[in-house]
Amino acid sequence: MAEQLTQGTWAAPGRVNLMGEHTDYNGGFVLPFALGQTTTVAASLRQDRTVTVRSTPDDADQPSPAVEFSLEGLAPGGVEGWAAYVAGTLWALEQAGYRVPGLDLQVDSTVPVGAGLSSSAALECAVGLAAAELGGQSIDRLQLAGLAQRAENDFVGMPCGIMDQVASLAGAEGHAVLLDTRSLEVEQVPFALKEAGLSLMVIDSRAEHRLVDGEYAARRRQCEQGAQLLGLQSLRELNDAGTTAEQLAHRLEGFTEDEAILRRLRHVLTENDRVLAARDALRAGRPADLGVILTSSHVSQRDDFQITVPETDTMVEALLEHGALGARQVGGGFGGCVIALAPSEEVPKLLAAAEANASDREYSRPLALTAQPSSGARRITD
Ligand code: GAF
Repeated sequence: MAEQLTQGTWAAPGRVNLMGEHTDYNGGFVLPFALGQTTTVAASLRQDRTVTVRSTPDDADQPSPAVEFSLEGLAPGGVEGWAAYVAGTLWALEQAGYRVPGLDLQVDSTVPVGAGLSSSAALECAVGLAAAELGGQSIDRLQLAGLAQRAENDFVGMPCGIMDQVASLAGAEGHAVLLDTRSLEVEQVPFALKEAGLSLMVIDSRAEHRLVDGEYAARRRQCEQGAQLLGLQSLRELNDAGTTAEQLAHRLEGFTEDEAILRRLRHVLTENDRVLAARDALRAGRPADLGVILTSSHVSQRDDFQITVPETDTMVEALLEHGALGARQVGGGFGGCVIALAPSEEVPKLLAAAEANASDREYSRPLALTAQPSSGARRITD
């Protein structure tokens, strides 16, 4: 008989979203890839129903205090701060019928926090895998993604979609993950730029997120309101019906004069089309075609979904002016990273342009990150 696992270390990556913002909670398409940067969780079994969580401090002389909670009677509101992502994942597993054991958890991460690269999903996915495996249970990755999303929605109170969790669990080296968030079908799309002499730059604007959670939830409500006005289960049905932006405006006219609703819906409609166009460009071996798609996504986020900030808008403009093939803000919005597609030899010049733009406007100095499409969450050591 196999010996029961009592400890181990699990790693789950952050993600960069190549295309498809705010489409995941509208039944739409997304095309993220998993990063090489991961959150690791060293976990060991306890004999009781207590969980302790420690995070490795940046400064070894100032260790952060451990968070401790009981699995008995665990409920939303019971644990707050960053440990709520851990407690929420364990809670969601138990709600789904998994028996979660008492655990000692040590968390470490190389995923930048607050940069729109899904550090929270990485934490949830690493904890979820560790808890399931140490509890002696196997868990389907898409089911775990759904439970991690539930942890955020119902325990933490962030009404996110399922993209980040699927990217972290289903990522594969050298590939982007096309996810249909309605059917949860996944297609691994080869994402190779080097052969084409291209690079995908990922630059953290380091713009302070402003009102992020409230604004995210407000956008989601507007999308749901728009779907309801049109009698749709989800906005994805607009794409299924081949609706054009003009037809959408015409259809909405009878229901609302709220210009914001039209803008939100138009973003989701056109963004879903951009995801499929990006997938087609990669499938056809024409990665340079991604450039214009990236830029039109940024324009749509700026003008229709209205989730960009001056730091990312001006960075995109500076990158395009200096020879990027395309660029856009990524993630939930209101700051975070910009991605840009560029001929590899132009990268140093473009980075200098992004830095000069920030310095001229007295913004924080942007930070370039390495982003390699990497494998999804996994156990890394005993
Ligand atoms: C955040 C959310 F967590 C995702 O679900 C997604 O909606 C994204 O913002 C925007 O595309 O990362």
